[in-house]
Amino acid sequence: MKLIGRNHSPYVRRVAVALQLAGVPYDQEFWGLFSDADLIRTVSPMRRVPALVLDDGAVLVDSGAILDYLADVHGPGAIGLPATGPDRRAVTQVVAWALACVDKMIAAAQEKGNRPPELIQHDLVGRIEAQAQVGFAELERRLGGDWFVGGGLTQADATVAIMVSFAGFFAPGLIAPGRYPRLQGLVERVEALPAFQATFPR
Ligand SMILES: N[C@@H](CCC(=O)N[C@@H](CS)C(=O)NCC(=O)O)C(=O)O
Repeated sequence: MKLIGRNHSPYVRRVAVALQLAGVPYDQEFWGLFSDADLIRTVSPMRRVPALVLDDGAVLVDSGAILDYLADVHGPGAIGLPATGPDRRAVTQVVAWALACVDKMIAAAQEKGNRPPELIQHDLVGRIEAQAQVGFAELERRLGGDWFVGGGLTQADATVAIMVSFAGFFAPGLIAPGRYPRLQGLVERVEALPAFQATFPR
């Protein structure tokens, strides 16, 4: 089994973390989106990551679809997903909020990074970043204790920690120090775990 992409991508990293949590052996090609575009296309024709190459040669794309596959084969609990019921709904909703924050960070960066300075639509950037702040604030509100749901790590904690860590290097300043103390505490707890140490972007 081979994972394609660098853990700087929060989507790639959530797959890497899920593989680690489930104890699935895998190799990883740390190909860069731009520097290794041709290599990525040989596996993922739209040049998107993550892609997961299975042992029979099948290629899975999209982190959500890949996690669904892992949950199907290894059981949802193996990747920190409650099997059913209110806990599962709560976890998948937190994951959805966290991934929406990632989408907004990337959208703002694309607007800022791909235009001459005089053509950047600052009002649009402001609106997008405000949407991300709504997402962060909602996640801060939902984190009542050490973990989002139940007494231990779930995909909710994993995805939020990956997202907040990503914000730290991808959109520095977007999360002002001290603004979301519960999320910050979560990141410190989660990033210390082996699956996260093993996948920290380098
Ligand atoms: N919904 C997808 C999003 C994947 C995604 O946006 N990956 C980025 C890297 S962070 C990418 O490949 N971007 C290149 C592109 O879309 O052209 C997932 O969950 O895997």
